[in-house]
Amino acid sequence: MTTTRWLTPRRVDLLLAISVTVAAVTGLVSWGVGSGWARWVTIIHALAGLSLLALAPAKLRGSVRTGLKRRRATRWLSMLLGVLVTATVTLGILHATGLWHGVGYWSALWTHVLLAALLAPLVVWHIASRPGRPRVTDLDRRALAGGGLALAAAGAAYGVQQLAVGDNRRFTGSHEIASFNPSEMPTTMWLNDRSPRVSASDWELTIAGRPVELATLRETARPLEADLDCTGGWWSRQSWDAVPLAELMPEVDRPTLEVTSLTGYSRLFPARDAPNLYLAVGYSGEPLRRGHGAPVRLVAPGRRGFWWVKWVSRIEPVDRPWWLQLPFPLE
Ligand code: HEM
Ligand SMILES: Nc1nc2c(c(=O)[nH]1)N[C@H]1C(S)=C(S)[C@@H](COP(=O)(O)O)O[C@H]1N2
Ligand SMILES: [Mo]
Repeated sequence: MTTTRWLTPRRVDLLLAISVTVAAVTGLVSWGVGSGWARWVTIIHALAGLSLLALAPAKLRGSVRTGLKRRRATRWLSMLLGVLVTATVTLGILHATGLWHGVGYWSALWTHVLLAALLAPLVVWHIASRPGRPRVTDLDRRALAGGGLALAAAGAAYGVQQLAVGDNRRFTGSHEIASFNPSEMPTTMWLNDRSPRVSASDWELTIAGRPVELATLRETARPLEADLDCTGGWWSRQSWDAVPLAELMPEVDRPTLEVTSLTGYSRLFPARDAPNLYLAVGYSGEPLRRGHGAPVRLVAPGRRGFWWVKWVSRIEPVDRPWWLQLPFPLE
């Protein structure tokens, strides 16, 4: 087999570089954002990732073959990159199709993201260390035609996949689990947090510096349907027994609300979001389980799961801007 004459290795490399960059950026955005426009980012992500597969045969026939013949000392790193990309794409597809959800903490999607983080610096090295690195001027009509073909193949594969998978997925790509069935709903942690052991009778919750009784929350809570969408790749709709935060605190005169767990886990929210934040003490009329944040957790409709702080012990208006925090927590 010879390389298709018009889709030269340089053009293939350029298309691969574009696809992998688009995949990295859209992946992060689709993962971090819980609002509706993320749907388009997620679809672009799938197309960029699947385009890599479509381009793989041309890459293998072209620069991979000649490159391996050259026996550079760093060829092992390049092969590792190839393995990582293959594993990342495979895990993405396994997650998207629901064929494999992973094992415990290591969900297919979480592992997908971790491998993608490992491959990102390798991609940068791989491209920067080549003398014939791709240039924007390589993006001529033939390259665009090749890219178009790859995208069409990715689109066809994505279409078939969507038909096969059905519609239990949210616009983020997450699969539905145990809606309105709290006892079957998974419990998850962000990285390494632990459920605290404090009985509800000893629980202290302060909001804007004032203590709030759990009994008050339990008496005023009413049903609120909202979707918890974990970045592990599942979502669940529950009827939360919740109190609007706005009822529990005076008008916020600071730009930011800090919601802190007894464990130390915390998130900053823009104060304008206060009308869309709730404190839940139960679901479907039963009290929360410990793993789900008992006795009280945040419900943040429209935000990904890592914002739904469990075991809330303090809510404080603060001056620090909400965006002055890591986009994803480190605990
Ligand atoms: C740069 C390397 C990456 C590649 C090559 C890649 C590739 C893929 C592929 C092929 C899929 C399956 C799409 C489908 O069949 O529908 C997928 C799904 C997914 N990836 Fe990535 N990905 C990368 C990085 C990331 C990163 C960094 C994140 C998040 C931080 C991420 C998050 C996701 C999510 C949420 C899905 C599920 C989307 C869906 O189900 O349609 N990916 N990825
Ligand atoms: N204190 C604390 N709250 C937390 C987390 C955590 O690790 N610690 N994980 C978050 C993540 S990533 C998700 S998806 C939800 C999971 O809620 P669940 O365990 O009730 O399903 O809680 C969020 N709240
Ligand atoms: Mo999560």
